[in-house]
Amino acid sequence: MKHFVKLFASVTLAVFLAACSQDVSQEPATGAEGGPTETADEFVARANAELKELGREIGATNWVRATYITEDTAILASAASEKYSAWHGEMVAQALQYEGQELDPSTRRALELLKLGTSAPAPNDAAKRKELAEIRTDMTGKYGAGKYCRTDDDCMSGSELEQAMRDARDYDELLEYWVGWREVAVPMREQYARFVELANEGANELGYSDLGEMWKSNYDMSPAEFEAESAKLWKQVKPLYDELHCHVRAKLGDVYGEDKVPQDGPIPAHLLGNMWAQQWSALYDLLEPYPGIGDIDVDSTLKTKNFSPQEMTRSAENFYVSLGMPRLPDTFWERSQFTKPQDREVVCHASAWGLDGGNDLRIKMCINQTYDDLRVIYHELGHNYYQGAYKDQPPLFQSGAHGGFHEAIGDTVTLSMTPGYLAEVGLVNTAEDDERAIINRQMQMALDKIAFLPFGKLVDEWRWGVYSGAITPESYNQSWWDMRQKYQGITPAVERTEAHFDPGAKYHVPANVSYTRYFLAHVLMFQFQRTLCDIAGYEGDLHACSVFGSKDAGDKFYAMMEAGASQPWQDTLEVMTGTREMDATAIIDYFAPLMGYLKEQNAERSCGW
Ligand code: X8Z
Ligand code: ZN
Repeated sequence: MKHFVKLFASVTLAVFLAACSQDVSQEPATGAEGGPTETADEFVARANAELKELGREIGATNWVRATYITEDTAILASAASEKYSAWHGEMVAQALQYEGQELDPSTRRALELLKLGTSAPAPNDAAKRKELAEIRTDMTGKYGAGKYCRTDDDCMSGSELEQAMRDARDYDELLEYWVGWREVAVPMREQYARFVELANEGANELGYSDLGEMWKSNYDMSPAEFEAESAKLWKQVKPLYDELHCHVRAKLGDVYGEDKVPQDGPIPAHLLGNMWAQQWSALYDLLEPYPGIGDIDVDSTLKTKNFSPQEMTRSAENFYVSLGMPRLPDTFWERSQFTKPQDREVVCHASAWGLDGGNDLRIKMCINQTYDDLRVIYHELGHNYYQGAYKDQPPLFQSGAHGGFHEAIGDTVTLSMTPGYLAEVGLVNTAEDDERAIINRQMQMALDKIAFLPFGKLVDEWRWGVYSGAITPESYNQSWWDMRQKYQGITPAVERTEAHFDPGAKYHVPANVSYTRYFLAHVLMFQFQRTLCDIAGYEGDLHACSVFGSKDAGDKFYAMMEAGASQPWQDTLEVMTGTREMDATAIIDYFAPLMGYLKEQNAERSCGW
């Protein structure tokens, strides 16, 4: 659960799900005839009430654990996780009694969401439940407290290493950080294999063939349809990625030499300015198409004006307020963790929390004074505004229309951080919009949003394979790197073996947070932006649109958020955008100018790997 709330606070339902107390040991409520003593509606009402209570308790425990990693908080968090699992298993068993009944769609949906209300169901066995809870708590703790030490008193934390991967430009130095961080995951390898066994057993008991099938069932369509849907979207966007990859590889070849970056193969995974090669915006200075044209250097403004983490967060809040959304509550400012505490271990990976049924909103970050982190803050507040918007829904509906919607809110807002917006709020000095400035800005965006797409796709493809048994522990690392090469066109620069566990060096694997949500969000945010820009009365090119200050756009967006998970996401998407399908045409339109530039640059190159 802690996992749930932790990162998952982003998906508020998790908080609840991860949360309900009440009498978790009670027997199914059956009457004298063996039938249920409650109607389905009464049962759902009770589940919601219990979830609300349990949610408060588990949310509080998970917050303390994530912001204070010690042996003691591990005990508390594992106990809370076990408690939630027991409650969840019990409630799902009781819900089975309504399976054959005619129910209204909302009741049926609540029962379905109850069943899906955990990212790792526990087997119905107290010892195994405890074991699963402890493994989950321990893996996330290992990740949060993970360090790379050159000597006993020269250590770097995960977030320091991330920052160093952004800044360094020396091949060997980058490789040292890259290899160093991955040692953190080695002790998770066996635990992870056991975790998969236990969670699969839990998923089987709920009627799923494996945990991957359960995750894929969370999209109002069959697992097979969902796989086909993500494959379709990937096919649409792959040509964008291929052009970007080709150009970036050529530039890295200039910087590091073509012996280090061969121009006909995958790129060494440690050279992309990011620990996981998932977003490449740190490489912008190497790739700026028209050096010095257009001022998009937000990093330097943040430093010159010495923005505090709270001021950076205010700037994000002001955007949402400009759309007509409420200010964040005082408790947000009092209770959030904005910076990395010096005196203890915490989970630095950013998350947004909707505690106490969305009445107690917080972020947990270790904010640096960078444009990248500023965008992460806008992203996190998107979760918080979503959590606040659906707080009047019953707890079982307090989550995103699907996970991708939750991730897309704040990212949609970042698309409105145009040069015009940045100049208006004083984050850059001038807003230029000649052709060359546009291409520069598009490059900056593409290094973030386009570079991410294959990574967003493959993390769960790997896990789906692991959960289904198609990938066994004997080939965890090999299959991971096969997928990294196939989708991203990257490769490790040093030998990796089955003694390593490189997937575990990415937060969402030990924390068991599903990842397809981010891939979907990277498509959806452009769809949302197209709609919001239409509503705001904007008529120009999509990439130049900012809806900053548009109450009309904000109303539409907020109405979508208020619906939470109360109806199938297709209905929610239709109300918002007029279509029932996720579709990548908006992202393709958005990047049309850059694609022209990249095709020209790549004309004489031989692309692919
Ligand atoms: O995990 C996150 C957010 C919290 S929901 C910071 N993201 C993914 C990642 O960092 O891997 C946002 C983009 C992808
Ligand atoms: Zn998020």
